[in-house]
Amino acid sequence: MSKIFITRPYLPERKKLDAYIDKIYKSNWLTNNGPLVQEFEKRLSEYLGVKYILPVANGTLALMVAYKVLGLRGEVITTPFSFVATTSSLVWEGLKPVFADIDLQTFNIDPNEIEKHITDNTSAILPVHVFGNPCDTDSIQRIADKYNIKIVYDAAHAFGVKRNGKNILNYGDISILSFHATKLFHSIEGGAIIFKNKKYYKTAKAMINFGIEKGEITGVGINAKMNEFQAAMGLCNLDDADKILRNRKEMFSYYYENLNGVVQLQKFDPESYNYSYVPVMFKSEEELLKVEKALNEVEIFPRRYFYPSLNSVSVPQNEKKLISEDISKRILCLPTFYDLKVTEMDRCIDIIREALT
Ligand code: T4K
Repeated sequence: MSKIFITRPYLPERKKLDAYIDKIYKSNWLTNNGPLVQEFEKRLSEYLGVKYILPVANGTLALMVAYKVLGLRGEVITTPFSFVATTSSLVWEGLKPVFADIDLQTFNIDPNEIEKHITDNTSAILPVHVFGNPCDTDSIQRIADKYNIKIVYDAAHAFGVKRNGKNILNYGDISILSFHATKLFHSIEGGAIIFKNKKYYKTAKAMINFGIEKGEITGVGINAKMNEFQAAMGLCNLDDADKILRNRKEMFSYYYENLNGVVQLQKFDPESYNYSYVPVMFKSEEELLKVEKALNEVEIFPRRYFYPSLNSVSVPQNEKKLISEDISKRILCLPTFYDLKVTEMDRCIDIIREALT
């Protein structure tokens, strides 16, 4: 039997991609805000229902540019339960990550914990809609307004998530998406920055192009541009996004029906979730390791997203044990991707059930 990984990138119809590649060969335009990137930006804006969106080279650069556009300084309050890029992008930009603990059920940053960590040096909050589960955006906005600080949402996992009919990317000052190959929606590598207002969008547009706007150097910038090949893949996948989202939900439901009561799942609102991951929580790390070993023995490779809790990496910050440290030891993400077969899910489910008896 073939190996089953946590994910397998979706590949669009070859003919469709070839047609875009033909266009690139014809125009000989490869990067620097080319026609396909412009088309991708327009189509993303329509599909996601967001006004100001800028495609970029990847999600990590999207975060770094977001901090610069908002002029962040000092401390930024963030979650310890995320991919390392959430924290490392802050450190890279000379900002100090301050970890506020997460909620035991949603796995998202707990707004009550955020407020405890605000100081005179806090310039922003960086929450993550972890596994595509939206944060408590109303409470977070109230805190930001009270202390006059900014919000950047790391929405790397939250493609296609809506709340009350409004895309989740419309909350906060800036949100970012990742379009990495392992994501539900991808452009090989890639990402996007979504802005509350036009001013930020315009500043960022120059910033991702070395700070150059209409041939003039307007400030310090970086190279964070998306290229035409990435946009071609993104445009093809955008045509299939509804189909991919529907399929993810079906697979999640299948796991849910068959594992409910055996493992704990993330608490979510079915109307505001993209089912991009299948994170399951065990009673203990020992249980998790036992299940992981049993799956690996038959060449199934789930992933421990996100382990270890980021507050424990390099400079441990919090003296009190965090919920995040406990949860990160007990969560395993199960394989989920477009071509995954029911028989393959059944194999995972049977092995998990067996390992736990
Ligand atoms: N913020 C958050 C909350 C994030 O989760 C991320 C990224 C970011 C920010 C930063 O966004 P980017 O700068 O990446 O756009 C992946 C991704 O590299 C990363 O994008 C993602 N989050 C993170 C959660 O996961 P790994 O460590 O899972 O990748 P890898 O290479 O081990 O792949 C996993 C499995 O997928 C492989 O075992 C096999 C399969 N695979 C992978 C690739 C790349 C394929 O079949 N084909 C492929 O091309 O990191």
